[in-house]
Amino acid sequence: MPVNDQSLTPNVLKTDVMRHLTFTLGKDAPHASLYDWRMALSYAIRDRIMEPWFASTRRTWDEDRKRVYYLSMEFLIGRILEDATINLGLHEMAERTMAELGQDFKAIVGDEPDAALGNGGLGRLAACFMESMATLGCPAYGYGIRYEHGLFRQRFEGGQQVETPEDWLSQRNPWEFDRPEATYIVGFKGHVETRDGREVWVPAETVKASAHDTPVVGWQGRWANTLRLWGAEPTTLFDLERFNRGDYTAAAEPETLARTLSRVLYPDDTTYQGKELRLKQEFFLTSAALQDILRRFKSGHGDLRALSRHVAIQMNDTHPAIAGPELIRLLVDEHGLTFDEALPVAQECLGYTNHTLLPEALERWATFTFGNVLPRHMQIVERIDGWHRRTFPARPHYVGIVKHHEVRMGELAFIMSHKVNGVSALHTDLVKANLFPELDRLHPEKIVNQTNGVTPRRWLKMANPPLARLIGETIGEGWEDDLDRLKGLEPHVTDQGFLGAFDVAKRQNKVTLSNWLGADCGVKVSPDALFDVQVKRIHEYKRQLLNILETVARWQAIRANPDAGWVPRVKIFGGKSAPGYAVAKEIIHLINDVAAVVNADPVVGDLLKVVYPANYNVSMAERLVPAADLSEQISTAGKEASGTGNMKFMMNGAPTIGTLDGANVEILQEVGRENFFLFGLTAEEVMKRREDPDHARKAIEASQIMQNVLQAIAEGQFSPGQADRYHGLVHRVWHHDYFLVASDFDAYLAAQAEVDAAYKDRARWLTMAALNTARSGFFSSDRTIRGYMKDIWGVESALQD
Ligand code: GL9
Repeated sequence: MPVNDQSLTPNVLKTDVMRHLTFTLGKDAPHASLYDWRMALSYAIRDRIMEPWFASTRRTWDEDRKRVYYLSMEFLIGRILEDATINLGLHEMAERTMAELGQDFKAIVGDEPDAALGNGGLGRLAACFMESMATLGCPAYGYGIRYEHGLFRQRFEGGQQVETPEDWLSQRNPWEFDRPEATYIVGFKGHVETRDGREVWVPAETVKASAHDTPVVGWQGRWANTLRLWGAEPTTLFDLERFNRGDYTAAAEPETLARTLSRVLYPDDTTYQGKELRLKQEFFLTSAALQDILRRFKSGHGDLRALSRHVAIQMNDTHPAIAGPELIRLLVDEHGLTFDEALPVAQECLGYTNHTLLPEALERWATFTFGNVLPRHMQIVERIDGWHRRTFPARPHYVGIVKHHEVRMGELAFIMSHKVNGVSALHTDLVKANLFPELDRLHPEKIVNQTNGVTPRRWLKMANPPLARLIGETIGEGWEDDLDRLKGLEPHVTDQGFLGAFDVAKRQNKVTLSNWLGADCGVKVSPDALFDVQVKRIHEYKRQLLNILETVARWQAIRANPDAGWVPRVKIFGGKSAPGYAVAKEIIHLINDVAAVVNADPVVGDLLKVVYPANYNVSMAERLVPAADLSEQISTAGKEASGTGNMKFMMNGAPTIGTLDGANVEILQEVGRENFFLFGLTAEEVMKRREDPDHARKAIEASQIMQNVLQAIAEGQFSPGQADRYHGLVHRVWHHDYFLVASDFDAYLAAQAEVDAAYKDRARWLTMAALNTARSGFFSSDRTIRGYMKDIWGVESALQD
C-alpha cells in the first residue's frame, strides 16, 4: 500500500481541485467563495483516501481478518480536512497548491465546521481511537448516530451561558457517503407472541436506519477504516389515508418519530438521563450496528457459533449495553440458535469500557419503561439475570441486573462481556473496589485496565507545527507513530540551544493565541504572561470553582501589594455546562463576573487577566493546548476516571498542576514529581474527610485567605448590580462542599505559588516543560489501542510486514 501517493504531483492536485470546483460545485473560479474552495479541496483530498480505503477492505476480506466494531453514542471528531492532508502526507502540497490558486489554506481549513457529535472526553476518545486503529492497521468500524444537530453552541449573555442549536449539516458534508443500500429496520414497543413454541416480537413502531460512511485514514495513508453513522428515516413516508382525511399531524407521525431519533445529541455530561427517547436512540444505534455486523459475517461465513473468531464488539460505556440482549435476540429469534448457544457467543464477542464512577451517571431504566419500549429484551434480560444468579451464586447479597424495579445497565454490560475495562490505573482499581466489588469477586479475571491515550497526529503534529518541527529537527522523523521516541529529546534538555528553541516554539503559539483572543474575545493579553489553562466540561467535580476562587485570592493579593514581583498570569477557561445543570451554570456566571472586574482593574493591569472564550470545542482546544504553560487538572481525587486533556497538555509541553486523580497519577509517574505541581487530598483521604460533617467549615475557618475570598463574592464585589447573586453558591461552599473545594484550597494556593517560583527560573521552567513533552510517549492512543487489540479484542494488525 502506498506510504505516499507518488502519482500525486502538485499539478495533479491543482487539476483535481479545479475539476471539483467546476464539475462538483458548478462554480467558475472568479465567483467561488471560501466555502466553494473548501469543498473543492476536500473532494480532491477525499479522492486520495479511496485507494487505501478500498485496499484495506479488500485485504480484510481476502485475509479473512477479525474486525473490531466500536459502538459509541458519541464521536467528537472535530474538523477533518487538515487532519486528512497530514495523514496522507499532502499538507505542504495542499498549502502550496491553494496559494498558487490565490487561496489561503489556513482560512480554508478554518472554514470547516466541527463535527461536534459528542460532549467531552468520552466522545473525543472514540475519535482518537478511530484514528489510531487506522494508523495501526486494525480492521475496524466505528458505529454511531448521525445527529443532525451536534452538541449545542454556547454564547454568553451578561456572563451567562445561552444555548443555541448546532447545525453542522446545514452545509454539504464532503466526507460522508450515503449508503442507501445498507438499511435496517429497528422496532420499538409492541408485544411478544409465542408461535410454534418460539417467541416473536411484534413491534408497534418501526424506523429505518440508513448508513452514512466516513472514511478514517491513518498515518501515512497505510490503512483506512470506516465510521458508519446511522440516520433515522421513516419506514412509511406518511399515512396517505389520514392525510386525505385532513389529519395532517397524525399523518406525519412516522416521519416525526424517525426525525426525532437522530435529531439531537443528548447534552448530558456525566449525568444519566432517564428519558425514553434516549433509550430509543441507544437501541437504534445498537440494533442497526448488530444487524449490519451479522449481515457482513453471514456473507463470508456460515456458522454463527464462530462469530467471536471474526467479530469483536466494544461498548463505549453503558450507552450501547443493550447490545447483549439484542445480540441474543437476533441470534435466537432471527437466526435460530438456542438461548444457551447464543449467550456464550455474545459474551465472547462483547467488551465493555466503563468511563465513570459517578453513581448518578450509571444508567438504570425503570423496568416499566424498559419493558414498554423493548418488551422482548425485557424477557431476555430476565433470562440472563436468572442464568447468572444460578451459575454464580453470591453471598451475602446478590447484585443483579434487575433490582428494585430497575434494569441496571452497568451490571448488564459487565455480565454480557468477556472483558470489562477501566480507563486509567487508579480508575480500574476503583471499578474493582467500589463499583463492581461483587461481580469482580465472581469474575476475577474480567476487569482489566487500558489507560486512555490521545492521537499525536492531531494533538501534536497538526495542532503544534512549531514544536513538531523542532522535534523532527532534534530526533528525526518517525516519532508520529512511535511516540516513545520522544524520549530521545531528554539528552537535549541540558542543551541551552534546544531549550531556547523550545521556548521560541511555545512563544510563537502564545503570540498566535493572544492575537486570536484579542480579535475574538476582545481581551488583550501579553504573550509574556504565564498562560494557565483549564478547559473541559463544567462540572462540580472538575472544580473550576477552586480555580476561580484562587483567581480571586490572587487578585486580592496583587491589589494589596502590586509590587511584590508577581508573575503575570492569564487565566484561561473554556467549557460548556449541561443546559439543565444549574450549579455549573452559576460557576460559569461567576467566572465571567470575576473576569469583568479583574480585567478592568487598573491596579492589577497585566499582572492578571481572565479570559473565557465561548463555545469551547475540538478546534478551540487545538488553539489553546499548544499555547498553554500550565495545565489545570484539579478534580476531587477519585472522581475523574482518566482525563485526556491532561495528556494533550503534557505532550505540548505544559506541566500539570493537579491532584492524584485519574491518569494524573500515571502522568506524575512518567514525568517525575519535580516536573508536576502536585497538591490535594488523595482518593482515600477524600473519603475519610467526608466522614467529618464539618469539614468545610473547619477548612474555611483555618484559612484567612479563603474567608476573604468568600466574603468578597458574598458581598457582591463581582456582581455589583445584584449583591446577593452568589449567596447560594457561597452558602454551598460553607455547608454542602461535597467536592472538597475548601479542604483543598490552601494546598492549591501553595502549589500555585510554587508554579510562580518555578516560572521565574527560566531554565528550570523550560526544562520542566521540555521533559513533559519528552516523557509523554506513553499517552499515545496507539499504545492504548495495542492494549485493547491484545488483551480484549484478540485482533492482529494487518500492517505487520
Ligand atoms: C469520561 C470521564 O469523565 C473522563 O475522565 C475520561 O477521560 C473520559 C474518557 O474515558 O470519559 N466519562 C464520561 O462520561 N465523560 C468523560 O469525559 N463525559 C463526557 O464525555 C462528557
